[in-house]
Amino acid sequence: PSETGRVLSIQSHTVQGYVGNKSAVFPLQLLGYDVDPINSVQFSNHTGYPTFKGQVLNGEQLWNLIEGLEANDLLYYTHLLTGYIGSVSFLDTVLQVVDKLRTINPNLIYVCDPVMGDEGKLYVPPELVAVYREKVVPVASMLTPNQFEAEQLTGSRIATERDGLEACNKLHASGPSKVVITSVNIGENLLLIGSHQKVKGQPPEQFKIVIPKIPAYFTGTGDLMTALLLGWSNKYPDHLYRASEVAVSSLQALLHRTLSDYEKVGFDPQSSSLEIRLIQSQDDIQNPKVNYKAERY
Ligand code: ATP
Ligand code: PLP
Ligand code: PXL
Repeated sequence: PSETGRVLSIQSHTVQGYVGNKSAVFPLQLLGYDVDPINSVQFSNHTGYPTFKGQVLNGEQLWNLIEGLEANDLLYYTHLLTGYIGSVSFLDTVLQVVDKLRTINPNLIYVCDPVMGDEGKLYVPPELVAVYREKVVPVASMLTPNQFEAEQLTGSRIATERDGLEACNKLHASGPSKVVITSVNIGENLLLIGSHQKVKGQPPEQFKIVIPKIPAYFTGTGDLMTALLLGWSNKYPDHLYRASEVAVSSLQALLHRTLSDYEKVGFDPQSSSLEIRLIQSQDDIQNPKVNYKAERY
């Protein structure tokens, strides 16, 4: 497979460390994509540190950049990718961007990571949830929520595999043909649950990938995961399970490298969040060994 594309990626920029565009742009480039980043914020570091400084782009400033591109006929994209978005006004402008890009390329694929929170806690303003549910999910082509985000979007608890599959069905019904719940916490394992509804109204093809939990906390992994899923699902458009196997395998190789690099210097991996070793893992991104297999339902 050699399919590539042009990706507009609207995400955070951090000066130091790898979240948002810093964790999505490099891997997509390695996979052969042209990536045009719009930095929705520019912060010194991610917000998990004791402090951070920086600037936030507002909706008008985002639209201003889009107008600049449009004035030069530079708005042809195959993919739009969005991650963490901090305000309703910015998210509303992203919706305008989706419409605008689709007037230029009606086949634009919108890959949306509906970043809202984790482990039972919201880290965006609560008004964002309804905007994602009512306006964003309906226009997304592929959605990559975590367990908590899928619960927020469907209004149903996800406690079992079956609940996860049911959540995918509900999400398909409101828009996206591809849904990947990137992690459902089940005992010792994380479960990735994927679902591809190839024909509207028909039952989706569904699968899971079992991922043993690594006893550490990483930041930027969700952003990297969504970028890898975009990259690989474009190369395997009819085989979401395959795209997911490759994405999970790359990411797990990177996480194990990150953990061992920290351990080498005597750092306790449970004492704080680890910065991913993205650059050092480029071979795992370009030439992944598929060590994690999907099981079909
Ligand atoms: P977002 O809020 O961006 O949707 P997310 O919560 O889905 O992010 P993570 O929970 O970080 O993001 O998970 C993304 C992927 O990272 C998971 O599919 C899993 O493969 C991997 N991952 C993250 N943390 C761990 C861990 N401790 N052990 C094993 N895998 C992990
Ligand atoms: N494995 C999984 C988990 C799948 O979801 C699929 C198809 O969707 C396949 C394998 C492919 O099956 P086949 O052997 O029919 O190509
Ligand atoms: O990975 C999500 C993310 C995005 N953007 C910023 C962040 C984080 C996680 O900490 O701080 C600015």
